[in-house]
Amino acid sequence: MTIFAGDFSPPLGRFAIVVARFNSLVTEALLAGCRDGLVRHGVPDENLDVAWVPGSFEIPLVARRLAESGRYVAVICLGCIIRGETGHYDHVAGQTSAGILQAGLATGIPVIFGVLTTESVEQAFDRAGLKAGNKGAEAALSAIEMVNLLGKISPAVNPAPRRDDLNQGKLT
Ligand code: INI
Repeated sequence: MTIFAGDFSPPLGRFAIVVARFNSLVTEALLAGCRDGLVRHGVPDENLDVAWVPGSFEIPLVARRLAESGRYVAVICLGCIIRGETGHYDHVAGQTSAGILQAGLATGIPVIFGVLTTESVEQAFDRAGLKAGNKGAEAALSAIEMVNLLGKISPAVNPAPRRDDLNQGKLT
């Protein structure tokens, strides 16, 4: 039996992070957690590019453009949608998650859902570095795991090159 599983070894290649400015006190904390998660798992900070969008609803378009560019091994999406603040919560949350999924399926690049959907501001802060961890850091780990998993399943499509390969002269 063959079992495919992604590990948390640092893949070479660039990561893009798309982050919404709406509820920026929360999303800046998600971004900090995401950067920290990537860097502490061996992804150099200079391999990260960050794109700011106005709100979560704009994330899918930019995520897809970045994923299509061929420059990134993964795209991480960060946003914060709080039900208490909007009557159109369901539209924004539903379309944002559907669009993020679509961006990944259409491009074959892992596009990671790091968007908080919460009932309250307190819940949002809890998930952005307080009581319930940091969803941005979780998204960073999901991205690394997915890059490594896809690299194992279909190396020709998602090569997930490693530092070892570089050292052994397999890559230039
Ligand atoms: N965008 C968010 O990221 N979070 C929210 O909670 C939110 N609310 O409350 O409306 C929100 N709205 C803006 C939306 O994402 C778009 O930027 C806007 O509708 C323009 O297209």
